[in-house]
Amino acid sequence: MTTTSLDYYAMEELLTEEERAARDRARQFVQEEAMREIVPCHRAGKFPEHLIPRMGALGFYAPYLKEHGYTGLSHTAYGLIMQELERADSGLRSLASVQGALTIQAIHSFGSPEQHARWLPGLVSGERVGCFALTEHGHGSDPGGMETRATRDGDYYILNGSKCWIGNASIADVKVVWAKDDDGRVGGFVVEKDAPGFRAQDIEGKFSLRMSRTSECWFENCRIPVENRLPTTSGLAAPLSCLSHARAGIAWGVIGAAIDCYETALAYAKARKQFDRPIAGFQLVQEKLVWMVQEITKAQLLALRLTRMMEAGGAIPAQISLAKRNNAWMALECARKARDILGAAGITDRYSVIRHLMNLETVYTYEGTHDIHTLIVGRDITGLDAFGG
Ligand code: TGC
Ligand code: FAD
Repeated sequence: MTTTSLDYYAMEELLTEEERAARDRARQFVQEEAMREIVPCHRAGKFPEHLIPRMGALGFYAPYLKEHGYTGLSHTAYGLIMQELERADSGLRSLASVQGALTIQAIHSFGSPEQHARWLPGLVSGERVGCFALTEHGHGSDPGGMETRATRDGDYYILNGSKCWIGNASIADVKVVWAKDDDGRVGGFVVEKDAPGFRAQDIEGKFSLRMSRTSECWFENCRIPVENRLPTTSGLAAPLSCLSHARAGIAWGVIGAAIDCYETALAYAKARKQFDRPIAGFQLVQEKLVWMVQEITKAQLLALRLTRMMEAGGAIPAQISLAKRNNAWMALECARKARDILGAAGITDRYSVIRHLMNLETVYTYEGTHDIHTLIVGRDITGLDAFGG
């Protein structure tokens, strides 16, 4: 297995053997099993669902855990897996983020031993699909304003409200739904498949993350047993702590998409001739390619330092925000420059670039928009809250 071909500052030397092996396992899966599915599934707007248990069997969802069949790989190894999945398509990485960093993480962190035994084996193996429902129609960047309510009624909670833009909600067997309880505190409630009063509908017409299934859902007197409440969730910090894991994975993942755009643009620029010479020989084209190498290299170093701090137990949420903010922006800019270098050829899915470009528009927005991460870091460095309200 070769190392990542864009490794301008010899990052390979900073990885352990276990981390390289995890990355190579993910790359092999992408090359041998996933890649052939991507363009047809992207065109059809559907996810290759047979890959969900396969990714579970390969241990891709939450490999940094030390239980539930995982051996406690480093956060860096997890990031490298996300990088390889997103090199293929952000939708593949997104599936892993939702299943692992969000759903498994929420149940692992806040669930009882009985809840672990009930839900985690199926989610870890990928035989059961999970989702994480935080965003609402009226509350995206400010989840604290959520209107979904979980009202206690004897041995049950009754959920009323709606969620929007939820990955896999229409097919999920295990839905972690965030709602306010009778005391107005945010709690996590597990809604299982076929729960009465639950309804979901997939969002049509997406031009971005077309491979992902993204749904709206409604809770109309949806009755769930009290033992489906995740007992130690009380307040917004619980879902936000899961987002920290997913955002770190994204900071790594988008590097894969950026590298794929760069490599595609470099190969194209060397082969494509205009004015009797390869366009790679023009200064303006070289400037774009060098910009990509420079920004990808900086993003790699930022992501590595972030996950090394997480491994030492020392990354604060604002540091995770800075990495998500920078790296998603960097990847989107790389995709735009690569699309430009490919000229007209860059607008078809014969090349991966336009697909990455469209996908990265979502990545720039979800898990906290670019500007929300600006305000999170701004609040950290100034001590002043600029969110409004
Ligand atoms: P704020 O007062 O800042 O925080 C409320 C409580 O939470 C704590 N906290 C965190 N804890 C752990 N990890 C973090 N990252 C945390 N951030 C904040 C905080 O200390 C506080 O604790 P406590 O004990 O004092 O109550 O809350 P706020 O209402 O001012 O909101 C702040 C804001 C804007 C930063 C936050 O709400 C935010 O991050 N908004 C963006 C929303 C977002 O990212 N949604 C993502 C939805 S999931 C998704 O997009 C999945 S995409 C699929 C895929 O990944 O592929
Ligand atoms: P808004 O919050 O309405 O923001 C719109 C614009 O206003 C943005 O530019 C934003 O930066 C800006 N803005 C908002 N507040 C401020 C402020 N205070 N100061 C300055 N500017 C501000 N959510 C889930 O819970 N689970 C999922 O699985 C999930 N999957 C998703 C999959 C896809 C494909 C997409 C597109 C989204 C997904 N989301 C999911 C939702 C995602 O997290 C939200 O879209 C995101 O948090 C932004 O919310 P919003 O779209 O409502 O935008």
